[in-house]
Amino acid sequence: MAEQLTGINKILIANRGEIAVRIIRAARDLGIPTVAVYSDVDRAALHVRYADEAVHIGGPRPADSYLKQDTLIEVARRTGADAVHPGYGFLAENADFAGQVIDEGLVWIGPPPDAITTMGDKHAARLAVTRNNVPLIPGIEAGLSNDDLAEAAKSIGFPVLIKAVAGGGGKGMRPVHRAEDFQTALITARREAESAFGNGDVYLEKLLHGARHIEFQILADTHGNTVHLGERECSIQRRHQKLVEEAPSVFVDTELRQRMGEMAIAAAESVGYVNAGTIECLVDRDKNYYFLEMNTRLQVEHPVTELVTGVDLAKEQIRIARGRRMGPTESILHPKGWAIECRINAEDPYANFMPSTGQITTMILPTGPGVRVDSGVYRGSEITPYYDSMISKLITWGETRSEAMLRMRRALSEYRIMGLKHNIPFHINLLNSISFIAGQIDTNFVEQRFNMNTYEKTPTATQLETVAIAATLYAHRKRRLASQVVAPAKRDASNWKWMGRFERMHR
Ligand code: MV4
Repeated sequence: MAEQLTGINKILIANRGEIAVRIIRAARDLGIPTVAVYSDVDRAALHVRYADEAVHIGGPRPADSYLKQDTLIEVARRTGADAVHPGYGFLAENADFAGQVIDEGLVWIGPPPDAITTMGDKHAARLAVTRNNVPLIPGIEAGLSNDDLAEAAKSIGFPVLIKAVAGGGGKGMRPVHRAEDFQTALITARREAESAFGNGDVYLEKLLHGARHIEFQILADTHGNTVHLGERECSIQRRHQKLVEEAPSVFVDTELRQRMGEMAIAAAESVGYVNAGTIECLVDRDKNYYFLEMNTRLQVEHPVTELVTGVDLAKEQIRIARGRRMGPTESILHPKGWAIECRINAEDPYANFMPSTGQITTMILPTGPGVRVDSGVYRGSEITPYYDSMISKLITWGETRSEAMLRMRRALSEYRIMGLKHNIPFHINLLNSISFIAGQIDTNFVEQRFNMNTYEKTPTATQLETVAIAATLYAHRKRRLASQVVAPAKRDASNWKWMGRFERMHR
């Protein structure tokens, strides 16, 4: 029986850069034309060149272009676009904009405005998901007086974390280790939240140490079907900016994946979620997991999930918005192989990751087996201070984590970007880091245990063998890690030989 589908004949992409390009590609694969929008500095951007039509919408500052809600809707009207995809950032998690798009009779390729609102209020999100028995970090709900919060902090037990109700993504958090520091920290936290979000409400959680940041991708259609597509390990971050993501996580076995996946589905269902979304969790050393927040958008790191599941998430978003019913999915998800993403940013890793701007004078992209590059720039493009510093995303896939890592090292060594500072040296050093190779990471890793200088010197062959053996033994004890360890090496040949030997050992 034919399904009643919403027509989508042309999509307005309310975004720029690599994610705009990514959505254009998905639309083209579905045979749907696209309209790009651009600011003064994006006239020659890749998303403008790739789209079927492009409309200039204003000045370089986001408030003068990519955030102009009325202008964007007007452009949709004028060009005959009947759907809007927001990408990530800008208006992607703006419930008012989503509502306005829908009220205009356009298709919003994203979640229902109510779900955006609930998940955007971290307190409301906790209340919603806990009704579906989603585990929360022990904490206390918002709306309490300063004195009540101080009492609550004592009953939770120090250290606690003060979080802004309107925060998220690490903004507006303040750890407190001792009762005597609590009132001062609370006043500061409220003031910061008030000035950053116009909302001084805060709540408390027990502060977790040394946890991993693991998130689950979900897809929900308009017919009440919600599925999960497994996890992404996102612990490699610096100041709440993710630098490397991988799927699956070395820490998650089939049983944990199934339990956490079901939890993620329950969290999404608690707000009547539709379209693509991500459930962020903290997972402690004992594999206790807790809901942190839900991102109600397609995320930067979605490609690693695409590579291990074979699902085109951007395409699924459009199909879901059209009303397509998701087909039956297997109850147990088995990710195929391993994918790693390195965010290539115009930032100097030798100067505290200071942003670097300027023209890209040379750009040679890596290719070859298992390599994907999602980029919105090309040789001659300017990296300006107006937008984030991401130049591209380099994603590799392999049958095993080892193979994905070796391909990443190959790709990083092929990649040439000139004209500005970039963080490829950081990624090369990270892929030589024993802790990273062994999967021994948590959210403090880059800031507290990783040092650009420590890994600069290429280790000797003997050192590498020693480390490889140690990592192997460690991994062997942990069993699940066994096929995921690889020794860094100077030459790929010896690396492959080493890996082959390693993998034969574990067959
Ligand atoms: C936490 C936490 C420790 N304990 N909550 C940061 C982003 C936001 N989604 C929540 N975050 C955290 N919440 C408790 N109770 C540590 C973090 C955190 C973090 C989380 C995910 C990824 C990176 C992070 C880096 C520092 C702190």
